[in-house]
Order: sequence, then structure tokens, then C-alpha cells
Amino acid sequence: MDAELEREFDRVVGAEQRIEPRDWMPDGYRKTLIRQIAQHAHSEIIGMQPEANWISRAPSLRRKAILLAKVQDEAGHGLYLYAATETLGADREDLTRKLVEGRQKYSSIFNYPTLNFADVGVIGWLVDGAAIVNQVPLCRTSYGPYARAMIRICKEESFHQRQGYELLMTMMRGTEAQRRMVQDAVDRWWWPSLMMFGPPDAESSNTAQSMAWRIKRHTNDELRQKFVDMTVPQADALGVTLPDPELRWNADRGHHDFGEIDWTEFWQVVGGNGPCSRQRIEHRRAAHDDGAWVREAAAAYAHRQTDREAIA
Ligand code: BYC
Repeated sequence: MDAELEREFDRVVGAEQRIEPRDWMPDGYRKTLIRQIAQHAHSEIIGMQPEANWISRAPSLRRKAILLAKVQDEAGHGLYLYAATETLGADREDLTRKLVEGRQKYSSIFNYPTLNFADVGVIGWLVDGAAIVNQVPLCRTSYGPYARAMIRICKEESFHQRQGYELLMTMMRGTEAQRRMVQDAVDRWWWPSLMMFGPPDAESSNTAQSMAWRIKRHTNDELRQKFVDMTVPQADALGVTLPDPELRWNADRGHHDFGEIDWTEFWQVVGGNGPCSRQRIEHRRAAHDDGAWVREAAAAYAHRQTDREAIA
């Protein structure tokens, strides 16, 4: 029976159709999806913190409104993604517990500090830019609820990226001090942005299986290269220098060569020892504890509605 179900699963995946929540799926497929989607959801939620740091200090009402909308979008992305894990049988409360106890990961990028307002623009340009390169192929991932969530998320991410680039263009047209702020932010965020794509393919424990199941559609290195190639002309147009002396066009490969990423730093950050790792988790834990009364009130209200419906 299982062999027959597995054959049907393989056929659906191979035919570029979608696996849906009630379909049979291998345990490993379900586990991998819960792991990746939960990490993705956690990244969106933790990812609200670095930029939220600037909401109260945005330099104008317009910038504040844009930033508020962006951070709210990230909360929404987290919620779609948690909902996608629930279709696989995961429990949201359990996932949050695993996050705050350090038993589940989130993207390394959000463990770096946002030191000046240009960081908001650079996060939009580079971090959301990297997110788009990574996430557009996930609109074709084999699990239906994840693929559909990604379509909406990618539309919003592309707005995020444009707002970042527009902010940076404005600052680059400003004073010398503003241009220095932009360059400083680019210098600090460039390498961590390249790390977002994950370890090199040779060290990526999950890629081969995830590609076979068509959860991932490209390898980490393929997407990282695509991001570099896409970003170099954008940096030129902006008038900033990417902080890599080895970055240059390679006509034979038809791609840019770039310097070695500091993988020791990457694994340190992934292991919970990034510059802001403790602060991010502590903040998330406090927000979760502070929100307990809202969850209790919502649950009490839902119970009362069910009781009323039972009486009616
Ligand atoms: N940070 O075998 P690999 C956003 C872990 S949200 C931390 O290649 P995989 C945004 C990996 O989990 C951005 N950990 O893994 C939000 C694995 O450990 P486990 C988030 C990382 O899953 C707000 C181990 O290293 N995007 O853009 O095949 C504001 C070996 O790696 C990282 C997503 O989550 C990392 N950077 O590939 C603005 C997208 N990289 O789990 C923006 C969905 C790797 O075996 N996720 N690890 O213990 C993916 O596409 C894939 O999960 C990854 C990693 C490409 C990230």
C-alpha cells in the first residue's frame, strides 16, 4: 500500500503538480517542510525587530508610515507561514516555544544590529533583494499551501525592495554625510546578505533531498550567484561600492566572481552567537509572554461563540 502511495506522490511531484494537506506524503517530506517553513516564519517574525528599531526615529511622517507598513507586512508573512505549517500538523504554540528555547533556527541575517537609518534602506535593497531571489522559486515549490503563501509574500517583498532602493537613492542625492551613512550600511550588510542563502552546496545537508522532492528549486550557491549578478549593476546605479576587492565580471563563466565568505562567522551566528542573537530571542520571548492575555481572551471568546452556536 505504502509503495503505491509513494509512487503516486512521486508522480505528482514529477509532473509539477502540488501535494496538498490531505495527500499522502513521506514522513521525511513532512518533517523537512515543517522545518523549513517554521524557520521561514520565525525569520519573518524576528525580522520585524531590526527595522522596528527605527519606527520611532524615522526622519519624516512619510518614512514612518512606509516603515510601519513594511514591518506589519512581515508579521503577516509570518502568520501565513505558520498557517502553512499547521496544514502539516504542526502546532504554532509548540513552534514558538522551540524558537524561544533556541531549538529551531531563523535566518542568520536578523542577528545583526541596525546602527543608522540607512540600514533600513539597505535591508530593503539587499536583505529583501536576497529574500526575493530565494523565494520566487518557492512559488513553484511542491507543497501547495507553501507555494500559494509565497506568491503573496513575493509581491509584498518586491514592494519592500523598491522602498529600500528609493530610500537609498534619496540619501545618495543628499549630503556627503548621508552618502557616508549609506556606504557604511552597505559595508556592514553585504556579507551577511550573501550568507542568507545558506552554506555552500558541498556543505548543505538538506539540498539534495529537498531538490529531489522539489521543495527547493535551486541550490544555495546558484541563488547566491544570481543575487550577486543582479546586485552589482544596482550598486553602480546607486553609486556605492560593494566591499569585496575580488568582485569582478568573469566573461568565461558569464557571472561575477566574488571573494570567500567567512563561514566561521556564519556558523557562529547560526549557532546563536551573533551580535544580537540573545537580544532578539529575549525580545521575542517577552513579547510572547506579554501577549498571553490576548491569547486567553481570544480563546475565551471563541469558546463562548461555540457555546452560543450549540444553544441556538
Ligand atoms: N540562517 O542544508 P541547508 C526574509 C541552516 S525571511 C540560519 O542548506 P536548507 C525577511 C539550515 O536551516 C528570510 N540558518 O538548509 C524577513 C540547516 O540547519 P537544520 C528567511 C541557516 O534548509 C523580514 C543548515 O543550516 N528565508 O527574507 O536546505 C524582513 C544547513 O543548511 C541559514 C527563508 O527561510 C541561514 N541563513 O537551505 C526582511 C526561505 N542557511 O535546519 C526579509 C526559506 C542555512 O538542518 N528557506 N541554515 O538544522 C530556504 O530557502 C532554505 O531553508 C535555506 C537553507 C536556503 C535558507
